[in-house]
Amino acid sequence: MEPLILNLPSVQTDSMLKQITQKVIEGLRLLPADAEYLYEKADLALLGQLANLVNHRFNGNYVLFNRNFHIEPTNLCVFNCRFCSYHKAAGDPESWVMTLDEIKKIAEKYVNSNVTEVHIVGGVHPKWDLDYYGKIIQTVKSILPAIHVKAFSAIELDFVIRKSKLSYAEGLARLKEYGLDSVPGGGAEIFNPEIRAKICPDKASGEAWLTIHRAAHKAGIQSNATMLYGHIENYRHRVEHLSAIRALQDETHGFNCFIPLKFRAANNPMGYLGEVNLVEDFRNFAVCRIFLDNIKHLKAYWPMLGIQNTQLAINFGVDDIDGTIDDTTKIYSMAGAEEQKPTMTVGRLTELIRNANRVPAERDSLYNIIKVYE
Ligand code: V47
Repeated sequence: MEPLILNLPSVQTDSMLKQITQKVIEGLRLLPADAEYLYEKADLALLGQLANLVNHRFNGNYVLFNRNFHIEPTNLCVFNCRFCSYHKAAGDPESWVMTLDEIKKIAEKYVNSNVTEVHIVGGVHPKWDLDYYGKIIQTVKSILPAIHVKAFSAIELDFVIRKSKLSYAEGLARLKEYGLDSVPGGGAEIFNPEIRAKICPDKASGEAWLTIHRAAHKAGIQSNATMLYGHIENYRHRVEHLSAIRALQDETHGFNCFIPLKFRAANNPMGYLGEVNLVEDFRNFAVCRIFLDNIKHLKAYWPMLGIQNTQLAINFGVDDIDGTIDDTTKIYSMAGAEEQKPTMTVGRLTELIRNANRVPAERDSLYNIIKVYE
């Protein structure tokens, strides 16, 4: 008997959709043109079913979360990304620069807690150098020796490593000695140079982002990948971006998860564009899940998407909803996200997952399951 997905009306009436559906059922790799076709033509019901199929092969019924907090050492930044609501000029009442002592005090709040990860990311401070980034990591680990430090986007890394006149490999090795454990996915935006020239003209290129992540993977440092969508890019740009990430993963196997980040429009120069709707968010999660056949996890970042929307995204290929956060990040609240003080208890995270009819599982930062909440 034919799988039920093949009986969906859209599949019955569109031979290209039928072929793509058949490929996904058989576990065959999609071409970029297939992904573009899914973006253009597939309805939400089909995308949801295909994304669920792919996700279930990778992750069964588990939906993962972790216990984490962020440190955002500064929002001063040498770059001027037009989508950013976070960057402020020195002297602006909304700007901040943390001292190492302030960073130490934040870490001290988590002594004797069950937190397993700190995510450290911020603006690119004009004066900081590689050793200062190292000292930030060292300060946190002096208080929380067992914590996993996921720190510094490829943009921060590119800037400080080039400033130190080291190669990426040497710079990353130095940070690893200071205690860097993995690299978050920020700064990828959309790799296409023309789009990048319009939305973040002065920062590191897509090529540089990929080169840093390649160097990290080769140095044994795993990382995440992101895509900023829902602004001036089109589906072809998204598929080019996903293809570059899929190709690098074929080469290194160093990406733990992929995180689509929805452009949020408040308080930034691109705000006039508005935001895409929820259907587009779910369609995008699904196509990413279906196309990225070599990245095991797909994350919906709840401070960006909102809590209820994150719960719904579980039906579109998402198996990871990030963590407890503890009201320690401002990137999305400053860009207009619903959660102005993002924090979730483990009880709330597990309830959200159970109510989506999935099995909650706490993970560590490298995606080992620590505890299943049956
Ligand atoms: O690179 C900035 C995005 C990213 C806006 O690796 C915006 O686990 C939407 O990468 N609207 C930084 N997006 C955050 C990031 C991230 C977040 C959560 C988890 C992980 C991980 C990584 O945030 C930036 C940019 O793409 N961003 N401003 C905005 N107005």
